[in-house]
Amino acid sequence: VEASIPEPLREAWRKHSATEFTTKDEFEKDLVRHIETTLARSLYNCDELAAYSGTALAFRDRLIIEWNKTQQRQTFTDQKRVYYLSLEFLMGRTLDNAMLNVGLKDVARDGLSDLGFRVEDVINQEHDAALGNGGLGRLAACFLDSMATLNYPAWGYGLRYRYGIFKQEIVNGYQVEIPDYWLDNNPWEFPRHEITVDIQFYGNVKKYQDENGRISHSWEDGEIVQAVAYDVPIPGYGTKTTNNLRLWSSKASSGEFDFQKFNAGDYESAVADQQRAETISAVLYPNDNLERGKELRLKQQYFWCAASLFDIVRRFKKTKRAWGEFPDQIAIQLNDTHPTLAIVELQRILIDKEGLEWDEAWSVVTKTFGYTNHTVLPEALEKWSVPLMQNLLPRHLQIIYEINLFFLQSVEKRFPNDRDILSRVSIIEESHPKMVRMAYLAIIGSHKVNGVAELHSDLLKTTLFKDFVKIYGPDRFTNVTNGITPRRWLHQANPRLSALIAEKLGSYDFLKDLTLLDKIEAFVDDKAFREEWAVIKRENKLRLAKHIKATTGFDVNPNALFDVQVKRIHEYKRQQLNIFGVIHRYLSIKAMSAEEKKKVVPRVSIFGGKAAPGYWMAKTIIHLINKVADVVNKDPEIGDLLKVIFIADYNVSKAEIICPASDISEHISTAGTEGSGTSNMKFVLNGGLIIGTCDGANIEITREIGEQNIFLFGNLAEDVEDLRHRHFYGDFKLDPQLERVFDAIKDNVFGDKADFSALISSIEEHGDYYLVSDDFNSYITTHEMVDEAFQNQEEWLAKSITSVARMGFFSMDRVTNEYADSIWNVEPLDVKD
Ligand code: OX2
Repeated sequence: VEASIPEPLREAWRKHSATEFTTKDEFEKDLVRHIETTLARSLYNCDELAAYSGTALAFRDRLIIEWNKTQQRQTFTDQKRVYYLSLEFLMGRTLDNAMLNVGLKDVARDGLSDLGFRVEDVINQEHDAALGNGGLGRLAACFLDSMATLNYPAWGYGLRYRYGIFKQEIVNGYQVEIPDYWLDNNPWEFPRHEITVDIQFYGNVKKYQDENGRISHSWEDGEIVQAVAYDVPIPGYGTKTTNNLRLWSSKASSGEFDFQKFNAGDYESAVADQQRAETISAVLYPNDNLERGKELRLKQQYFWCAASLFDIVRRFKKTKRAWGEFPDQIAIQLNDTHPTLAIVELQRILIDKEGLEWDEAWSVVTKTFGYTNHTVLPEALEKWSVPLMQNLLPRHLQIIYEINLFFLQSVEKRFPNDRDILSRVSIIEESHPKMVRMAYLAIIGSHKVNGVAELHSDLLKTTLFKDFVKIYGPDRFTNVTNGITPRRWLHQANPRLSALIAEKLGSYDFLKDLTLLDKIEAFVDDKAFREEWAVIKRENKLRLAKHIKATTGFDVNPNALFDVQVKRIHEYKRQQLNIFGVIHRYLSIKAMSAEEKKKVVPRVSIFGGKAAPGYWMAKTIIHLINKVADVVNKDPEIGDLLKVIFIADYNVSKAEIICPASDISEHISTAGTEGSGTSNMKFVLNGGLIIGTCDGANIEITREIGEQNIFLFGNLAEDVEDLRHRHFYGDFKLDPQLERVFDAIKDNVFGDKADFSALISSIEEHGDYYLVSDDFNSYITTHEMVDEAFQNQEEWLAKSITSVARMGFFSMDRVTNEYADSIWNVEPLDVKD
């Protein structure tokens, strides 16, 4: 059946086409209509949640109208599109962002106020969309915002997890995980029950030969699971472009359940089949920078890659272009190795389904994909066991072997005298069991591989991927330093600072071109401007202090130095270094005379972050922080001089409160371990200074803002290997100040010492892999410099303003344009009325 309305009838259609509110009255009308009809509420029972839902639905209407126009225009012009494949999209809340991006927050504020609501309260009703763990997932969300803002025709593809990242509660100082069922009251997704894809698992491969002797393969039997599309509109800032994020949900293939089994009386097993299918998209794996090789995870990866590829190929085939044009029309970016099976799946579609020759297909594949690596940590590099893959994806494993064979043959030809290189670069690791090295497969199947900060990209080229640089030359490897969207991380999180900057610059254009921030450096000596800047920081600190009081019960002094470390808890990120530093400070204050205490700069040490549920050391660190908080915060000898706060359930919406409120934040990973870091950028963009190691993007932040505006400490990446080596051979002496800290812990000052013995012995006895002891002295000394600097508020303020002025480079828009030019080769497409 032809789905489009015949031309003569279109006039009537157009006359009644949906319209968008622009005025306050129109907004109120839409809002009340949604509350009264869509939600079936009335003015007698409209609470804040209903007001939120109504407002969200009114804005959703607008987004979807623009979404429709954007998609029509993108289809009609048929230019190259980007598909961003990510297992994680850490979106946070949508309503505030949508209001700001379409420029109607003031209209909403006034309209809601007419009806008895405060816009802030309404916004606060929203549940975060937390389909990610940390930086990797948030980067994907920033990409979506930027790609829409810059008018790139781009889609995200991900999984619609029923449970996002768990909610964290702290009970008796321990992390407790609570499931995050987030889909109730989520107005932002559109189920597309008509867009489904059958996804196959298990089964076996049959070989056929036709009359001309041509061999073909067919993947048969096995199990089918259905992927159902859910679309989420992504509005750009100050543009009509509204892109699409398509999330796949899994479902049993034969409708509700297998009716044959059902009719045969096997009801329970029919329901079990259905539940098994739904399990695939049920839960986000809560590991950050850690891979565990679970079969269900591999299923998720294939399910999502296969559904997305099917969708992309179906869209391409509608254009009736030749296969050779596929890479001219489509760029697919792999966010880490999680979607690497997409490479294999496209090759499979082209040779098994579309009948292309191997070489022709492989040329299409490699021109289409780009791969972003986010880490050099060995425990995060994905490897899948060959037997596991053989069972789940037999045809894909064959194709991987074939890819590997052709690749190794070419390597052998180029390096005939180097026998070793073949085993080093083989996609298959010859271990027991054999493993598929996903990063190698991703490199071989892509035309560009990028790291996420200069140091990280250099390390990839000189260590992890060294052999591949030899094989392919340096051009396949590149760097694109991460960024953040200034819409959410400045304008939305810190509206007053954004308004102050806009007032000085004459417009909000800096939100679209962040390099314009450099113009505020001219006001660094402007008295009124400085005062206003300081007032805003203070207000942001008060806002956080209120949150801390409400959630932990502790009072914190807003005049104290707010020192923040919020990110996933990980030994390489070294929250343990921070809490040991806090203990050191506590012990030092305890030993002071009343006179000496007067000179102490009061501090609030604020922590936040989740530990992977199975990561015991990370959980121990959380426990220690909370125990230290218990002791320090109640110690009458300390008073306001030191407070320790653990903010439970750190997430995107909390980050929006925390980032603008810091005086200093901590980015203190062991040098060479952090890919980039992006919260460092969020803090500096909000006028906070940072203390950090020479790692990830800290190095480039230093280059941009100037050495005098950052507190750097610790050993350099180039020295790490040597230090570890020396520790290994027994050349290790515990730093004496750290020893004092350990002694206090061993004296049960922070509860039972046994709780922390593994943490201490990892440093004292087991090689101190993360160099906590080696960096301790430098860390403490640098914190003393921070205290001193904070006492000169005038200079501190100048550092803060200057740093913000120089942060233009870290806009996600710069990042997106770099990917577009150097990896994707796509052009923006303006969406007009
Ligand atoms: C993170 C990296 O750890 C972080 O340094 C980086 O800023 C972020 O990705 C975005 O690029 N999982 N999460 C990451 O890497 C992996 C693997």
